Amino acid sequence: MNRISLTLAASAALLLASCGQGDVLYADEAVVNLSPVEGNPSAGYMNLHGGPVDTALVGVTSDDVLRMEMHETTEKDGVMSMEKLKSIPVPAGKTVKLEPGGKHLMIWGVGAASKKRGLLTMTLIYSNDERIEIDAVVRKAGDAAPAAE
Ligand SMILES: [Cu+2]
Repeated sequence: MNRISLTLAASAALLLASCGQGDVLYADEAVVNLSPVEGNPSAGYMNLHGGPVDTALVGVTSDDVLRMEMHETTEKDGVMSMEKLKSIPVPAGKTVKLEPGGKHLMIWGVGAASKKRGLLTMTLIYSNDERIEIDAVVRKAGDAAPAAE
């Protein structure tokens, strides 16, 4: 029995070790570009890295904002507009970028505490019930090239 459980433990360890970084569900390079106009929504961007199975980002929350939505900017006949997304598919092992001119977060009412700290803690909610907490770097207008929203 001992020998069997040892063997099992060893193969479990091997299995874990063989899981590359490519199939861990995570997100990085999260930023929030504060709107230069007080009261206007700010924009959030990040890279969503797919895990071992296909999933989808179905919501993003934060204790220190009024409201947050997932949007996609589209261009039709030279006119930019954006629509609200219910979910953002995150295929296994793939990276999905939230970036200016594409999918992004629209954030209303970023709290003073997060602005002061320079970080906004948010929780990513996935369709497979996984939740990931991430700190997005809060950038004031002028800190970086303003995103074309
Ligand atoms: Cu938007």
